[in-house]
Amino acid sequence: MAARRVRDRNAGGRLHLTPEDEARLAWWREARFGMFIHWGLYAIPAGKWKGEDIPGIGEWIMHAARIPVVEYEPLAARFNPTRFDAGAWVGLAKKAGMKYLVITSKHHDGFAIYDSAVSDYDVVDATPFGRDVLAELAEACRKAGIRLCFYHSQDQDWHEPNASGNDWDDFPPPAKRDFEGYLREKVKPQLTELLTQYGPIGLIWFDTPMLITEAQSEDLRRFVHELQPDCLVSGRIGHGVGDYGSLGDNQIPPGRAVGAWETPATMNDTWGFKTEDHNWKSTTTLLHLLADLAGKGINYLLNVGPTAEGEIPRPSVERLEAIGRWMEVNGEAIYGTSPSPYAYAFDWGGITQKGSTLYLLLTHWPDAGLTLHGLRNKVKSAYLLAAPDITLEVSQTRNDDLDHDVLELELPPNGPDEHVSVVALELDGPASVDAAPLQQPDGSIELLAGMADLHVPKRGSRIEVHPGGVIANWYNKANWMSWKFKVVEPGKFDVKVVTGTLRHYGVWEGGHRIRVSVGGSSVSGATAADEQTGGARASYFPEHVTNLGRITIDSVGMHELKVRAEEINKSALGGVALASVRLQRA
Ligand code: JFZ
Repeated sequence: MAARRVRDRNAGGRLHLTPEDEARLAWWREARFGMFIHWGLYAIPAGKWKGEDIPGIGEWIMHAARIPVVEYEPLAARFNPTRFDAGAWVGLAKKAGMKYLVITSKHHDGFAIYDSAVSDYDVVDATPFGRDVLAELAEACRKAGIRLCFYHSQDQDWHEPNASGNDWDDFPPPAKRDFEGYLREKVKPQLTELLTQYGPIGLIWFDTPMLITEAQSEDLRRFVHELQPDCLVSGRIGHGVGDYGSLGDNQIPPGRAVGAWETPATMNDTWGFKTEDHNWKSTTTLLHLLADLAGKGINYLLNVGPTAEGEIPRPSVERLEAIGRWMEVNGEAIYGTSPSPYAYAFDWGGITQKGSTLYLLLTHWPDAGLTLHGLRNKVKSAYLLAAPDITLEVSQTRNDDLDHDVLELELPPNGPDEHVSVVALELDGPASVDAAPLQQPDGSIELLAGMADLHVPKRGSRIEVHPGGVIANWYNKANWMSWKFKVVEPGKFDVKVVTGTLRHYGVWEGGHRIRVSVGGSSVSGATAADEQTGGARASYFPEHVTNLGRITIDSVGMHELKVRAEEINKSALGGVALASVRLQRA
């Protein structure tokens, strides 16, 4: 089967940011944490249609149940959210420590939740509610000092014959649709309304670029910036022209991100309200994700899906209030921070930094203190954000022959916070660490795809690191990867190859044969689902661990590990979606 190139890079931000770009991004980088709101007609069926449970995400019910426009439109006459209270919604976002709010001004179903003169298919002209939701939210956000932003589906519009997405009504085939006309007649006029009638807008969150061309994406970005120069556009405007990148839904890369990225995430499994979706992530999981993403330099856009009555579901409220209580004590470790000085993550949690302070966000409290390898700075003091008056003991040693630094941090038996406890290390200057992948205190070595040297052929498909942290487009055996890493305790290691997926709401695909070699030691095998890597990170983009066998590394110092693909399953999306190689002490 012909190799299929993965085009997800089109959700990325532009790679070369000018000083003007960086100035526009400054508030967004500082914010780190925002509220996503998916609200519209789909909250009425709430996952059910004609008595049937409709699978999938709630706001896609028109698509999933292939509901003709003529049957879906009458929902507008039933939309009367009498319990809608913009002040309550914005107050909850503020209480949770969220700094921006992105609400669906128009989702794929084409219905606008503001008073649009472009189309009467909107909350003022077509519903008994008759109020301009965005106008009320704009006023509440202004009072609360929260940036108002809009999700606006610029490509899919299932109500319009010239937009993408509706292939069940009697609309022209995609190639025959006048998409340029749709942009001209509906998208741009509605963006003009949104960017001239509701005050300063923080960003436009575009989505699912399908028919849009690169020229149209560029033109739309210019169009937004002409109306409001400070308004950001998200990566899903398409073709990598966003002001920042949008990762896949609930997608969390294994290591630090390069550039400006945001992860949109659900609290359960749906964006739009679904009566039957009770799969709520715990507050602990949500805070672990916040800590993990901040450590990787990624904004966390956490979603709520209000009901047809206009209320945010109680489980969402409870979780956001708990997050807010955590933020009151620990927010300095999130807001305005830079990502970890390490390119890889730690199993005990995330690291952020601000000036000469390093924040260790401990999602798992160590049993007997914490050991950190590779920090070159002198630690002047250490304390818990929750108990700043209590000094934590730190000892630091250095092996000059190995150029290896070890920090030992004494910790009390239990962390002060049930979810994430934060230790602040005051350093003698901005953090500086050993950039090589290092053997960790437990003897393991994690080699992430994003840290590899990629060896590509002069001609043929070239592998690249997908923003989600796995290798993309590895269909050609002439491609291979290598890492140079540091060993401080030689011995025998079990070789574990971690492969992920590029499919959304992922289906993991194997069928490859991988060889790993270090010096004269080499093992190979077929990628298989020997183990699943657990945790919130892999719950939407499953990763599988293949045990390849055991190798010996018999000396300290720098070593090189090489990975080659001896057989490739070309039907797997993206080819060998390698995420990392782990060497675990045997
Ligand atoms: C899109 C929407 O279709 C969905 O309804 C929701 O609004 C979500 C936030 O965004 O869903 C997507 C879009 C892109 C990817 C996955 C789901 N992607 O690139 O993997």
